[in-house]
Amino acid sequence: MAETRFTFCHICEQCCGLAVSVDHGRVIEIQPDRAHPYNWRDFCVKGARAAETIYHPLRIKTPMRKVDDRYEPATYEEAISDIATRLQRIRERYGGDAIAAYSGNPQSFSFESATFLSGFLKGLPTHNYYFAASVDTNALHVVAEQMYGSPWLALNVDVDACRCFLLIGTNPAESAHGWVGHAADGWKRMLAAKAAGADLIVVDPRRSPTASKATLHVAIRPGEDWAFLLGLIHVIFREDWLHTEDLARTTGLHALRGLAAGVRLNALSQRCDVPVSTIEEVARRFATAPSAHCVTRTGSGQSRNGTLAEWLGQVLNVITGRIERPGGRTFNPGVFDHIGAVERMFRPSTTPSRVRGLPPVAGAHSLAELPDEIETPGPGQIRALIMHGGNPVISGPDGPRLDRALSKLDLLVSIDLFQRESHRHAHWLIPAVHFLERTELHPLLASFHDRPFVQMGRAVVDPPSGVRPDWQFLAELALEMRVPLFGKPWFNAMIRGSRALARLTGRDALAFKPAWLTRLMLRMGGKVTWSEVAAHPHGLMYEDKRYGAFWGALRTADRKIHLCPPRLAEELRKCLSTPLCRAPTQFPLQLISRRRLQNMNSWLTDTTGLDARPLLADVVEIARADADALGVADGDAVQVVSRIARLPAKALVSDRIRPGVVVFEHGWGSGLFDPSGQRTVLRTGVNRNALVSGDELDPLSQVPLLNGTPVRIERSGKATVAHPSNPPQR
Ligand SMILES: Nc1nc2c(c(=O)[nH]1)N[C@H]1C(S)=C(S)[C@@H](COP(=O)(O)OP(=O)(O)OC[C@H]3O[C@@H](n4cnc5c(=O)[nH]c(N)nc54)[C@H](O)[C@@H]3O)O[C@H]1N2
Ligand SMILES: Nc1nc2c(c(=O)[nH]1)N[C@H]1C(S)=C(S)[C@@H](COP(=O)(O)OP(=O)(O)OC[C@H]3O[C@@H](n4cnc5c(=O)[nH]c(N)nc54)[C@H](O)[C@@H]3O)O[C@H]1N2
Ligand code: SF4
Ligand SMILES: [Mo]
Repeated sequence: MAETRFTFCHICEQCCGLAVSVDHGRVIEIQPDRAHPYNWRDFCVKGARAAETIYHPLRIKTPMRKVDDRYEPATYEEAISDIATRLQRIRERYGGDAIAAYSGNPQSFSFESATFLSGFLKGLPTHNYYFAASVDTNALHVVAEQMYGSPWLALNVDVDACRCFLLIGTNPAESAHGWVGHAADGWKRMLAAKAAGADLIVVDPRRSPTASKATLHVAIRPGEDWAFLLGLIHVIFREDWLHTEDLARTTGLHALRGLAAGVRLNALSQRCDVPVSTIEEVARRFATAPSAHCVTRTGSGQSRNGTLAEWLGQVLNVITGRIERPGGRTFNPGVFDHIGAVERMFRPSTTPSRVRGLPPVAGAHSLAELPDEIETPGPGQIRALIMHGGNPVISGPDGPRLDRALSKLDLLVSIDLFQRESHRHAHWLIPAVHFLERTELHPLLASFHDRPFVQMGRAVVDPPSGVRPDWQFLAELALEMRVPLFGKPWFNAMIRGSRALARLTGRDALAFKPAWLTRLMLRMGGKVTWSEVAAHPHGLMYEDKRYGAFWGALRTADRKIHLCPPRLAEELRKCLSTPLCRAPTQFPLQLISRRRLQNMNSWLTDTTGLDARPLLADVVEIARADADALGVADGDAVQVVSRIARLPAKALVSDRIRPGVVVFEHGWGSGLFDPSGQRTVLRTGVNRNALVSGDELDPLSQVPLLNGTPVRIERSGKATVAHPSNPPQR
């Protein structure tokens, strides 16, 4: 008899409540949990088909060791012993920094996995940690650190009471709300606010599904959002639409005013290609609305001056009094002092990178630097890498270059559900536990919600027989290598001691589990206990929503918002004094990307069976005017050419994008391998990120130009599919 079990979806940050029917230990159906007090209306096809990942025939269910060109199953004991021996040899000979790790986006959803990877790296120790934020939210981390004193001080959005939304480079209609600016059922609530009279201003070079619902769509030139935002700030100073009360909580107003007054609106208008009248109109609508907020996300953040856009977007909110007010941006302190915890437990590294000498952002180096760090000889060269739930050969810049670098490592260990493109050269494949097989309470996730809500993720089915959780593999590796977890030898002793006691008494509950840390954190937070959360399978609204927590959470020494941090101001001045570069004649078009409801970055593109997918995988959207000028018609085979690569694609002539811009989806072109070597590699479409160089970065956030990449389109005869093992021509 089927039984319904409740948990939430860990695929994207919406964390939709799930009602999972389970029969004889197998997932039969996944539905939204309609009794969920927080979020179930965003429930989508990715959540509905989550079990296809669990039961996929290519899922890795045992450690696999590379032997010549094949993989052979091995026990955990063999895997841990071999990996520990090899890592130890590297560590003794070259030092801890020769060992690196990359964590992908799904790691943000597992407190225990992320904690134990971090604990392992701290124990080595190594500063060579790489994270998906360097192709995502780094601009926010840089700005939050400079303005608010902590890279993790992120503000949520308060959608219901908002009367003017200004969305820059985000498409919540398809992406839902990411962890920054997160709101449960957010897009639907925004549409409801709009129906009640709210203004919805969307700034996007493409008429995205979000933009198509806008009261005003501003089709900006990619990469120039900073100029548009500076224009708004200029007008707000000029018209004196400032919110004086909140300005007392800031420093740097004078410097900011000087910067904003010194610009010419005409020049800014030319840069972003938005008429002066529109800039003035948006400034008026935003500044004079009874409530409002501005959100800047990946569209602007993954471009050349994404950090400046992020900064000016935050400034816009502050100077118009949108912080901690209904309809504005608010801080959720969560169930625990998560910012203090991150700072203490993960103590972010400040060691600059070896080759390019760049400082880490929020404790992690930029993915764009990884190939150089592996390939450049000398002390500190990376020789071993743990790839934890990530696929950077597809999701990061210049995949072919990273692929080549990964092939040169002495040891590559992947912890993942599958063997994908980034794990092609792995010496060991370690299985992962899917979120539907994990019971864990993520104490930090609660602070990303827009209301005081917390839920325990529940294992609704067991993992495949013998598969150990990611954290346990990492902890056992540390014990075997005598690497003190978190740099604390007593931590290892505590794990060993508790396990010995459990064995002796036959009581498994006495053996250490990461839940011990979570319980402790909840107790220190003093808002909810583990048992209270456990007693609410649909999740718990633990208090009423309040406004104002942000002011107490500020981490700057003077407890004020720094409106005009010197590093950001200096970069802005540099931009202002550089004339708008005309598009290079060889590469006159700007490439941007997009997401689709069915996919999650580069995963789910290949494991869940949606028939339309191959049709979408290698399509490049071209504005009609550009297509006409090139003589390209719908469906024509074309080549997309950048400074570093050339990729085949099919043209889709479109009236939705501004001329000069082309759109190519990311996430495709990743191989799905069968480690047993019995099946051929599944690979659909092309990896458009092969067009993006790892050399050209936003100087502040170190994010590569995933958006606004200079390209050209050539007509071609026959389209062929390129992949990293067959690098495209340079
Ligand atoms: N052009 C372009 N590129 C982009 C973006 C863009 O907008 N445009 N977006 C960027 C963004 S925002 C992000 S976050 C990055 C993502 O970059 P990554 O996180 O590196 O890439 P993903 O494609 O999300 O790969 C996730 C991997 O995690 C595995 N996985 C899934 N669940 C689990 C689990 O529970 N445990 C373990 N161990 N593994 C698991 C999957 O099988 C997959 O191999 O991509 C970035 N790349
Ligand atoms: N279905 C689905 N949902 C997802 C994901 C997914 O892969 N699939 N990924 C999740 C993750 S990891 C994240 S980080 C979030 C990201 O969530 P969002 O930040 O909302 O990401 P996108 O949906 O890619 O929207 C970015 C928009 O920016 C526009 N854009 C591109 N370049 C520029 C520019 O220079 N300026 C401006 N103003 N706009 C520009 C694009 O046209 C696009 O419409 O989504 C999450 N949700
Ligand atoms: S993937 Fe879909 S179902 Fe899962 S949390 Fe995101 S929006 Fe909800
Ligand atoms: Mo992301």
